[in-house]
Amino acid sequence: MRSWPSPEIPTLPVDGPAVSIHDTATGGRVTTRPDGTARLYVCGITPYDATHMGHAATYVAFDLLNRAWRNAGHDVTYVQNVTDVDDPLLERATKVGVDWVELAERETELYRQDMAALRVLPPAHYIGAVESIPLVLDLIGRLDAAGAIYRVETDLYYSVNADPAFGAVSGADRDEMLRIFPERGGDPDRPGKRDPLDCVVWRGEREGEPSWPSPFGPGRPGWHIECTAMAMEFLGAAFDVQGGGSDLVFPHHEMSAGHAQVAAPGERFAQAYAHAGMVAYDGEKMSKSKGNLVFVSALRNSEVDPMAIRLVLLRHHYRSDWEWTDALLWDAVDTVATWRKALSLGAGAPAAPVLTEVLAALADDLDAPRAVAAVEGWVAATLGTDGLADTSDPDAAVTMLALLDAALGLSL
Ligand code: 5CA
Ligand code: ZN
Repeated sequence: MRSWPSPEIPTLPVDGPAVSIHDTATGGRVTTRPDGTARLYVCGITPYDATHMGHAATYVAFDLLNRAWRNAGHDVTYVQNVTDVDDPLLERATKVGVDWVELAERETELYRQDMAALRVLPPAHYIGAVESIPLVLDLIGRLDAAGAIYRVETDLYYSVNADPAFGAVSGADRDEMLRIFPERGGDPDRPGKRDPLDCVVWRGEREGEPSWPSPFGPGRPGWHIECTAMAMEFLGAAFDVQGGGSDLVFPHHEMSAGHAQVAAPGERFAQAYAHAGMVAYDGEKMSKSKGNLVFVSALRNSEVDPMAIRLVLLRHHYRSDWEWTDALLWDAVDTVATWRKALSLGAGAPAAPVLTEVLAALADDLDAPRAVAAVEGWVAATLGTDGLADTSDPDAAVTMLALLDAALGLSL
């Protein structure tokens, strides 16, 4: 699938430190040590509605990781999927009377434009579930050979007990798993299943649903296996980071890791599992199913500067849950104007220490609020809002503009 155009990224005069990130599986910090090229998989959208601030926050979080690695001197291979065939997409298409392919294409295109506007670096491989069907079928074949697949009517299920490490990604106990599973696409009560937590990997053809031929009969891919198949194909074993929002920890990332570990025993799926917090609006998690949404495209259409949207996101640590408000946006609009004023002066407070601090903050579990605070300090010193204006660094603005762009994705 077509990705979106990459913005130019300035090269910084110094390399940033090694990047450490919180790993959900261990509950601790992992200092990533990419083997030259860092390998990142981030779960993409299910394109049945426009990109909301929750999505944007998650993709900006992993964009910071991508940038931190690049600024530490690594190349990055970034892979992202599009769940362009799945129950919620088909249901929405039926409800609004649009062809599901058309709906998916339209919303995916809007997402590309939103990501480009927010200066999120594009994945090198942007792949739809539909185009990955051959990879999915190949992986099901490998899981079947390992004894991990069984049939219930025309559907194929993956047996969670095939993976001795099942549960290691989420750390969830069985009660918790049983509680969450049905809320996130699972069908614990289906008669004929060996374990209520087993998940569908191939859904047999249904009347009125799209399907593709396969050695297991016509059908379509299950959700979790789509991401496993793509990550294994485009990144290989033990890639550096698997990312997504915290609503994907269980069952999605647990199942993906399980599939991979059963298909290729002895090899971990990812070295770290990183999760962004949930963005709420009107007191509840922003979600397409609840409809309490603030869309990136709607704000863009009302001439809101995408850099102000991005700044709102950067002001929250990616792991925290927080609530979007209009006041946050208007404050960020003012802040961007103040920053632009300071940057327009050319000379300013010394930029070198800010460069060091911002790169250190981002390498320290993507601490964007700390990075933003360092920039605020520079702006205040440059404009003299906290005393005398400091113009001792004649090239401050040049350095700061490059830093804001390369590290934080803010082009001002
Ligand atoms: N297609 C699957 C992943 S393979 C999916 O979850 N799609 S999605 O469109 O529902 O979500 C896309 C990404 O946005 C996921 O990483 C999800 O965790 C994240 N996300 C969804 N809602 C929120 C929210 N309110 N706050 C933060 N991130 C969110
Ligand atoms: Zn996924």
